[in-house]
Amino acid sequence: MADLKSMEVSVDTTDKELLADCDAFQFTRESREWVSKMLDYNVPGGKLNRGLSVIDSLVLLKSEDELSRDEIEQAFALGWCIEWLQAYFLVMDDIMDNSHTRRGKPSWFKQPNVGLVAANDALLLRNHVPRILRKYFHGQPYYFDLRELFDEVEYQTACGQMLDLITSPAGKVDLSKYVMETYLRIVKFKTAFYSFYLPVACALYMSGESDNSKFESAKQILLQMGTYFQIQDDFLDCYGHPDVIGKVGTDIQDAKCSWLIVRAIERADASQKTRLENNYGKKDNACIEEVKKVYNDLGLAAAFSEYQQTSYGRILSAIDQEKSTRLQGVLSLFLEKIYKRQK
Ligand code: DMA
Ligand code: MG
Ligand code: MG
Ligand code: MG
Repeated sequence: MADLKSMEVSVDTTDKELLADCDAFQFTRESREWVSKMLDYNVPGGKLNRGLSVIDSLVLLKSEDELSRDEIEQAFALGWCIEWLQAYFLVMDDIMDNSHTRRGKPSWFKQPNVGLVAANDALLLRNHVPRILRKYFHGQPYYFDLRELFDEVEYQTACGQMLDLITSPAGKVDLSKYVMETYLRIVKFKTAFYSFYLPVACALYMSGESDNSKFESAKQILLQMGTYFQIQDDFLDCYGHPDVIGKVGTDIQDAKCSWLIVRAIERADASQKTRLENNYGKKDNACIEEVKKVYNDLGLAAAFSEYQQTSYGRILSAIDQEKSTRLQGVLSLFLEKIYKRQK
């Protein structure tokens, strides 16, 4: 597997290249320092699952000795593009979800002197992506495909976020909205495309793949994996330890259409439903605790373990059906990275 060290070298170089680009913007000392600090704070520090999956997948698709130094450098740059995109989504997501912690630190918008400047910083992060792509890939036969891929995936994610947000309007909890069909649509769009399909599609383009059916069959399995990943995220929001997951959960007070509330409503009797109705979507700690009590009474932790096992088995057999053994390797590696994750 790719090692993190070289990814770290590359974030620094990418950082410096962007800040040295004085043709596009006349950086002053102050503005350069702001951007540099903002990048250091928001881009590194995650698990790098998405970014590292580009190089890890490419090595499996093409085998390491066929890769030139330049291709390896490009794969790292592409990995960082995904981490940049992720940083942009997270900065915005924390503002919208009013989440105060991320990766074991205060969320960027909660930093003193940042506040809603964070919204524009998110735009900067987003705008860095095509700049990095242009620098590393301009002239490649798949350059246009890559640009379109990033555009498409960003649009899908923004639509998913919209659906997530309008399904949980502040102050108006309507339990009838929290059904599995809606839930699955939200997570496919807000998480699965950018976190799972994007890194593998990037590697496929870099490997010279042009057969659309390869992209489609990989997508079908990667979207299942993305759904599984977001269900883990929803579980950890309530049951994970903040020191381990690096964030304090907000789904209950935010009235999110999370996997836990959907499963709770499916299982609850009339009195448990009333308890959920009276307490879901409220900031008050006692209300949050009451919702957690209903979750515990309904045995949701065990339901999650069962889901995790079944879903893992289902994804494994889908991978088994995949015709290309190289693609099978890519998909299995990604699945193993997230199976039973604690953070
Ligand atoms: C994550 O949803 C989706 C995006 C696009 C960031 P979330 O709000 O559950 O994520 P987190 O739990 O990390 O805030
Ligand atoms: Mg969030
Ligand atoms: Mg969110
Ligand atoms: Mg979450």
